[in-house]
Amino acid sequence: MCKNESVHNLNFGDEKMSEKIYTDYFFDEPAYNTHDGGYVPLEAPETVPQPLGIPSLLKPVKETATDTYYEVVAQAGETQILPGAKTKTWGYNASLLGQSIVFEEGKHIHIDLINHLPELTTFHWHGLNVPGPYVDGGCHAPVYPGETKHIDFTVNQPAATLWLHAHPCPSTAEQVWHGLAVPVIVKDKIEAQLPFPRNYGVDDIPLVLQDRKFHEDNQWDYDADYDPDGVQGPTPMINGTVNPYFDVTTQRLRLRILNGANRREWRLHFDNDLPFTQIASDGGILPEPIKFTHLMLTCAERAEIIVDFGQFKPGDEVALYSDDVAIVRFRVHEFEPDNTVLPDHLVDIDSPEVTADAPVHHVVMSGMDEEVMMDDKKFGMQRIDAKQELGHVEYWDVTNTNEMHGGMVHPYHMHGTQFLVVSRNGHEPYPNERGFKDTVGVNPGETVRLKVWFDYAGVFMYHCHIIEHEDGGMMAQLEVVDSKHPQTYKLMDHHTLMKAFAEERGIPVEKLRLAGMSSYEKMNMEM
Ligand SMILES: [Cu+2]
Repeated sequence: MCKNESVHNLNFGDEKMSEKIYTDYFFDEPAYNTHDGGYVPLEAPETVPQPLGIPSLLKPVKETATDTYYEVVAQAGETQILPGAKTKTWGYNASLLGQSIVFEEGKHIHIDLINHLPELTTFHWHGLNVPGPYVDGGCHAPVYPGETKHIDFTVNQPAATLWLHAHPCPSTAEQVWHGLAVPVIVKDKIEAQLPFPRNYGVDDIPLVLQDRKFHEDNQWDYDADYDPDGVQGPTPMINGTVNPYFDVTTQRLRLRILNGANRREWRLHFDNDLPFTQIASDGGILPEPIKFTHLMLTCAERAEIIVDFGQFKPGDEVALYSDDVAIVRFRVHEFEPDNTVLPDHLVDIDSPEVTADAPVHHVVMSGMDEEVMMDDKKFGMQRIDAKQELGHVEYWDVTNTNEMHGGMVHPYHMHGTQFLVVSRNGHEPYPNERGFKDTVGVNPGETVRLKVWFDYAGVFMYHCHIIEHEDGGMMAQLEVVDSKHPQTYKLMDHHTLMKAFAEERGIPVEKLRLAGMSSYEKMNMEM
C-alpha cells in the first residue's frame, strides 16, 4: 500500500540504473504528533556545536570461547550537556545513557545487574529473545538499590540493533527520561559477510534520538513536564549530545537509529532529500535494502541505514533533520572512494506457517491521555491477559480505535519475540516492514496483523511504547505456556513496588506520586 513511490534514474559512475526511492513517511499525517494539543515543537539549539557523543563499548569482565560475562551498573551521575551547570542524569556504566553492549549470536551471556541508583529499577532487554519475566527484565524483575541480580541466557537471534532500558511500573517513563537507555548490538556470521560498514565509532554509529526540556541550572524536571500523552522537550538530544556534529571520514556511514524518546515521533530526512538505504529494522536485516528520502520512526523503533557521502567534498556539511529542525550535522572530510553496491537480496526471512486451529488474538489500543487502555482494561501486574503455546505461530490483530483527526499513532511493542508484520487493514505492510520487528506503529482506525511466535516460555508484557501510555495502563501481559513443562511465576504487584519506591524516597506511600498513577485515578481504576 505504497502511497507515494517514485522511480529516479540514478547514475553510479558509468552504470545507469533505475531504482525505486520511497519519498513517503507512510504513516497517517492527520495523526502525527505535530497535531497534538500538547505538542512541543523541536527548537534548533543555540549552543556551540559539540562532537556527537558515541557510547563506548562495554568491555566484558571475562570471556571464553563460548561464554561472555558482563557487569551492567545502573548509576546516577552528572553530565556536561550544556554550557554551565552539569545535568543530573542516570545511565548504565556511565553517567548518561551508557556503554553500548555487544552480544554475539550463539554465545552464552552472564550478566550481573547492579543497581547503584537511589531507587529500584529493572533491566529490560528490548527486542532480545530471552525467557520471561525475570531475564526479560520487565516489571516483575526489580533490582533494589545496592542489590545485584544475576541473569544468563544464550543469544539466539540474528544480528540487530536492540536496546536496554529501565522498565519498573509505573515509573518506566521517568527512569528512561533520567537516561536509562542504551544500544545493544547483536552480531552474527551472516551480517559479518554482508558489505556493510561495521567499524564502530568510525563508520558504524548508534544514534539515540531523544528530546528534553532543560530547566533552571540545566536540570530536567520530569514532574514539571509531565503529560499523560508522553513527556516531550524542545531540545533534540542525540546520544546525550545537544547540537551535535559528526566528522565523516568514510564515504559510507551506517547509522543505527533508535527512537529513544518517551513520546516523540522522528520524521527523518537529509539536506536536499539525499537518499539513504535502510538495511535493518528492529529485529534484524531486511530481506532487501530499501531506498528512502524520508523515514518516520515511532517510539522504540529502530532502523539501520547506510548514507553515501560520495557526491560531497571535504568541507561540505550535510544535516539530518526531524521535520524542519537539524538534529545532527555531518561534516565531510577526506575519504577513500568506496562504491560498494549492496546486493539486491540481503538475507532470507522465513515466515513460518501459522499453527493449525490456532486462535487469532485481538488487541485493542484505545483512548488518549489518562484514558488509555488495552482491551478496555488498564494493566494489572498479576493478571494474565492472553496465553500462547510455546512454539506455536499465531496471528495477533492489533487495533487502534483512536479517531483519525485528534487521534495518534500508538507504537505497539511485544516483549520476548520478533514478529512479522502481515498486513495493515488487509493491505501490504510498509516496504521497510518485511523484516523482523518488535514494535509497530498502528494508525488510528487501523488493524495491523502480526505473525507471532515465542522460543521461550514465560510471562511477557505487550504495550504501547509511548512510555507514559504504558505507565498509564495501556499495557497487558501474556503467558507463553510450555504444556510439556508447566511453570509457575512469582508475579510482582503494584503495591509492593509502590511501597518500595516510597521507602526509598523516605515518604509515606500515600504521598508517593509516580507517572502513571494519575491515569488510574482519573479512571477510578485500581493499580
Ligand atoms: Cu499509546
